[in-house]
Amino acid sequence: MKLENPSVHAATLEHFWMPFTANRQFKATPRLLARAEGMFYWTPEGREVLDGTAGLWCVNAGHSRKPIVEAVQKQAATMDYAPPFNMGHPLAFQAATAVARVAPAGMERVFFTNSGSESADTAIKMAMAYHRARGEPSRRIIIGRERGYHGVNIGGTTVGGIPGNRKAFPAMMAGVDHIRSTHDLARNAFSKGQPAHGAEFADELERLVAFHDPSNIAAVIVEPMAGSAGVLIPPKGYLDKLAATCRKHGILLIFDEVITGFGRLGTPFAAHYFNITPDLLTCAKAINNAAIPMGAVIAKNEVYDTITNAAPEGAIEFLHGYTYSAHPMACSALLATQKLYVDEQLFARAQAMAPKFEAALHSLKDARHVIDIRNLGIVGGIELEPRAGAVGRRGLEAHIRCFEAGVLVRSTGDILALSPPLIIEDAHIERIVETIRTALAGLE
Ligand code: PXG
Repeated sequence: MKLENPSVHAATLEHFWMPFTANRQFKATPRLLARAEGMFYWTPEGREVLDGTAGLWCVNAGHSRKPIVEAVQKQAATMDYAPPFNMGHPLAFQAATAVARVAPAGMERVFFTNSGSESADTAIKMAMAYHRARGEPSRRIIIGRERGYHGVNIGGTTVGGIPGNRKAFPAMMAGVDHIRSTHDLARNAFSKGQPAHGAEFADELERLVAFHDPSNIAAVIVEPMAGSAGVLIPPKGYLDKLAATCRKHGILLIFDEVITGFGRLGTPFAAHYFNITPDLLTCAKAINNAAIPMGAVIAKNEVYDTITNAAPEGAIEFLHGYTYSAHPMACSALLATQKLYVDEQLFARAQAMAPKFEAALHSLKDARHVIDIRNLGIVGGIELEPRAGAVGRRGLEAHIRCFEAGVLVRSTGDILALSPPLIIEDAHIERIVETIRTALAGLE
């Protein structure tokens, strides 16, 4: 396929090695998006596609929002870039202040990265640095969870728990263990909100802590609600148990809120929703509505103080950072985004829409191939029965059918994931659900 492009004549699809994509399948039948506004994308041919996924869980305020566009344009013309090491620029401090303002109480120190993957690896290093600063350098083991996703860098891949993502890259980081996933279709299928069964899955952490000894364990990292592995909602009481075990043994709790951060559950963070304050919290994506790559680790003040105060006067305390940490354009998008969240009360809006979203989603219970439906806030998961001998095919085909019918849904294996922008209206919910129903009805 040839792509029209005024500056590079005859551009083709073959040069771009696409991330997390079936490259050969895609290049044979490409699905391209060329324009976006509000709840919608448009293909290069001008066909409208309703965005049921907020891009990739990130465009929470809807697409190409004017205040964000204007802020980035203005910043690009004012100062394109400034070095963040031993130098500063005002927007970086304003951006950190804006994030600290919506963060859980006592978590007011913000380290900027450029992605969720970088945030995960940064948090892991912070946990190790914290224990070293406290005089317990033996605490190095990081415990993740099966079916967890913490991005694709070395730390995040190793503590992550998606077998396919780890298979070719086993044990890249030393000292990692995993607790089991909370997925339990037999007891919890078609739960609305948090499932009733499975708080006891957190007991496994006690077993691993005893096995490794607390003196060797730095942190536990989990998504409070697992997104990428197929929308796994934590059972009632489960996260409280995990947090209590961490606290009891002096282990840091890291919440990966790359997906749940900034309103997805109707609260600023999942930490607020579940009323649990972790020690470190990773985020990205909706931090600036995905307008420019950006992520952050939000640390408890005590973690920052411990690491900072352990270093000699005048020395760099945490030897870590990125060329693009607190990039001026990313910060400008952040400030405009956070203002938009407040001006339009988008987190409260998500909370108000959540019951309608839940009811509409669960109306698919009798749709063809559906074996489970899960939801929390403005997140939905629809699990399909895998086709015999072809796990994941039915999910991908459903995604393609929906796209052809004008709705973007995400498929991970045979699970369809929904995470629309928080500006969603009733008619959009209706259209997403009916498009999925029709797509599944016609699918083998
Ligand atoms: N942690 C979590 C919990 C994530 O969901 C990352 C870290 C990594 O973020 P970056 O910015 O490095 O991609 C993520 C990313 C999906 C999907 O379809 C989810 C993500 C990325 C791509 C696809 O569920 N989440």
